[in-house]
Amino acid sequence: MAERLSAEECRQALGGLPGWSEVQGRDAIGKIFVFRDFNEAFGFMTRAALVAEKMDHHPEWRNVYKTVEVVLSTHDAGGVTTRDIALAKAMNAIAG
Ligand code: H2B
Repeated sequence: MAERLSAEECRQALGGLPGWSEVQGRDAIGKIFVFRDFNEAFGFMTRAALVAEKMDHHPEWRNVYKTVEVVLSTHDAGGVTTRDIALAKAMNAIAG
């Protein structure tokens, strides 16, 4: 199982992840993606869902019109692990 990152390791990883930050009050990272319209937002979610399923690592997320609010945490580990960092990177790449 993936180990939780220390606060310092997490901060360091976030340095290479534009738009992502620590979530207040819990051991998780988050980003609000804003697209041009619902079609783009939902397209992003569709592509990200396929990647997440392949990685067996699933986001907490919420879509309102053209925004997708994502929170990543490794539930099995109770905090942020390299699996969250990898999915966050993949999501940034998908969003372009
Ligand atoms: N997603 C996330 N975000 N955290 C997990 O700990 C997790 C997951 N565990 N997806 C996976 C599924 C696990 O439950 C299965 C059995 O591999």
